[in-house]
Amino acid sequence: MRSAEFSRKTKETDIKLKLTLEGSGRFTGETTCGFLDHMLCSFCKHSRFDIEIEASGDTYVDFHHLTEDIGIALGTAFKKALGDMKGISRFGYFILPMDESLILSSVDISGRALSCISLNILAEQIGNGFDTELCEEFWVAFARCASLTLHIRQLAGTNSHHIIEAVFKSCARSLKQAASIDESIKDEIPSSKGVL
Ligand SMILES: [Mn+2]
Repeated sequence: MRSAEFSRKTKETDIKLKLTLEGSGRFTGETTCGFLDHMLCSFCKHSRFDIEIEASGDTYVDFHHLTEDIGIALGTAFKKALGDMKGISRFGYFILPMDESLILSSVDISGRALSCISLNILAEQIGNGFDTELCEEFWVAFARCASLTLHIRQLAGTNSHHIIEAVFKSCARSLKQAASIDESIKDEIPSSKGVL
């Protein structure tokens, strides 16, 4: 079973996270940000990854450091859990609808950290004071630390909660597909270079 733990304590946040790729979609623990808990819970449900988290931070400022650092923790754990990359599908994509919102995500576990994210979220804040721009911050940090290429495009959407939740669900499906083991390539690393 592929899993990894990551902990990081700075002057801004204190995060302990465990990620299991062959999980049952379980989210346990809390981040002290209700909206972020809701997003991570949806992410687990639709990726079938398990996340155990204990996180806290300087949320008297805002949720910026906490959100970015959880992105760092999840990205680092994801890369670690993939291990030697042998047999992984490598690519994954999904176009996920949530009511009026439609979000495309596409991932290449390439070893090259890059995120291209295009979202048009009307509300500046949602939930319990969550700045909507933090959605992008989270996925930029994730892609950087997981060393992968991630594209996210909003194809439609007006409701800010729907748009962000659809981003987390779409990425869940794309990452599940990209991380899955392709039995036909088993012990091979899926790259003509022989390394990822
Ligand atoms: Mn919701």
